[in-house]
Amino acid sequence: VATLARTAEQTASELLAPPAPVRLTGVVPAPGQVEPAPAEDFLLPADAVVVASADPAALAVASQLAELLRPATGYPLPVTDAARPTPSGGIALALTDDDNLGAEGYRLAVTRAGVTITASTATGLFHGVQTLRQLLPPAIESPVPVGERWVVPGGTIVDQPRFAYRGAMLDVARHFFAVEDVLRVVDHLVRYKLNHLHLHLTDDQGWRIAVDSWPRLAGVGGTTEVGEGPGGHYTKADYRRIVEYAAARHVTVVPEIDLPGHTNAALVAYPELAPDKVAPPPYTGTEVGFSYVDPADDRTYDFIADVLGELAALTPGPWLHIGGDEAFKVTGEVYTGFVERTQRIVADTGKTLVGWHQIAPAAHVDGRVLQWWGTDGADPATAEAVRRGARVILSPGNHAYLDMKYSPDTPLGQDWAGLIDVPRAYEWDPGSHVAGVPEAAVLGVEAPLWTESVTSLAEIEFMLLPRLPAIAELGWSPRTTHDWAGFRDRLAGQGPRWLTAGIAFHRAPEIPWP
Ligand code: TNX
Repeated sequence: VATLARTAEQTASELLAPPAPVRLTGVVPAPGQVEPAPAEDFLLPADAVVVASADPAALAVASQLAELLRPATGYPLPVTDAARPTPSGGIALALTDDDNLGAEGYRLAVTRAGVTITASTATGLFHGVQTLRQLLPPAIESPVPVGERWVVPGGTIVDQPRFAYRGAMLDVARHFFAVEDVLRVVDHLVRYKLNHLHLHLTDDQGWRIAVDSWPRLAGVGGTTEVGEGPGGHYTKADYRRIVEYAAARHVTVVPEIDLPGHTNAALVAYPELAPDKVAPPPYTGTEVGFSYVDPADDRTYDFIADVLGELAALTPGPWLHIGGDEAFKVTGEVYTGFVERTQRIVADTGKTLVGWHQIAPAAHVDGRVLQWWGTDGADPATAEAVRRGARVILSPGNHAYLDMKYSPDTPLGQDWAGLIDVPRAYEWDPGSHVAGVPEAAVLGVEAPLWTESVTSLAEIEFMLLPRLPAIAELGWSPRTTHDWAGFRDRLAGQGPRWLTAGIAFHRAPEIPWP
């Protein structure tokens, strides 16, 4: 009798499928609307098909989804544009005319019959795919097949971003990083629906992008970095590879040439750009603010026009970033005159100008964007530039700077803007952070990683994770959908994913990692 009873019990538990291990409410960044329907959990069958609208961009997202799911599941997951439901259920990616979803929004519906993601753009489908990925068990991150029930929690998510610009910056000038490392950073952005990668391509310690008309910039200026390392630079083919890889993942690259300061590497290569026309020694330390290109020489503006012209030609995205920070030796009218002339050069390339918020006092030009990295939200110069029409990307140094230490014993990083643990990264509101910068003037948020002390991909990941998802949530999620307590618990669920994927991260003590 006992044996019989046990058999009956087993049969019952086999019939009653265990619930999905991940909750529909567990997604980072928090979606706009989530309606769980526990009776509608979907079990991905081995013969599932990925069906997409007959549109090349939608089919590309379907292929990316299949490529994400194949390694861990070991399933073939063929991609088709025939809207032909399989007997056992599958995943459908559908483009719709539903304008309510916006340029990046999506709707994800999970029923026992399958998963449907709808969006009005391929970008929306792509974001929906990132959500679906997080709804599968963490083992989905395995690079090799694992035995797992691939269950997706039932219900519906309707989601779109609060801000259009959500980014991270990588400083490839202080330390140079290989193309492959940059591609991995793009992968990390994509998981959290960030859509811009800002590359800080030039600084005192190195010039990292080939410029045909001024070949010594990269050829000479690219051979140093902080410390003893060999530096390096991207050829135009390298750079295009980064841009194309990012574009295929709906990420726009924002290139920065930092001017007029942070230019020692350029002066080493071309002493004619230096105020005294004498080549300075190469610089491999970590001080800032000592170097500048000669603002009084027309040749300097030829250099800028040539460099920005070549960079614009390599850049499909709308932005060119001209730096403008910490030019301590170019002040007052000379500085604003320099910025205004450079702003006109950018306008001539057809691109939209971004600069660090130090450029605020310069005259307004159409579309210009200030990247604010202050630590005190009372900033009259930025507020005044906004009144004149500037928009703002928020990168508050004491919340969003990924090069700040987490705690006093963090082995890497700086502390001039304070220590940034995960709550500090998370607890601020981009919509009301800077006085006189209303939400309507906020283009979005960006988390910069300066790399004076960061030398490898593993170190990049350690500084990014888990703070990057905090900034991503502030950029994506409507204010009312999220708070620290909820974020802390959802973020904890990301840890096993990073572990499975072999991604380094800081086991922040504030997070209840499983
Ligand atoms: C300030 S933030 C800088 C960088 C440094 C960084 C270190 C900004 C626009 N300029 O040159 O790398 O601090 O945290």
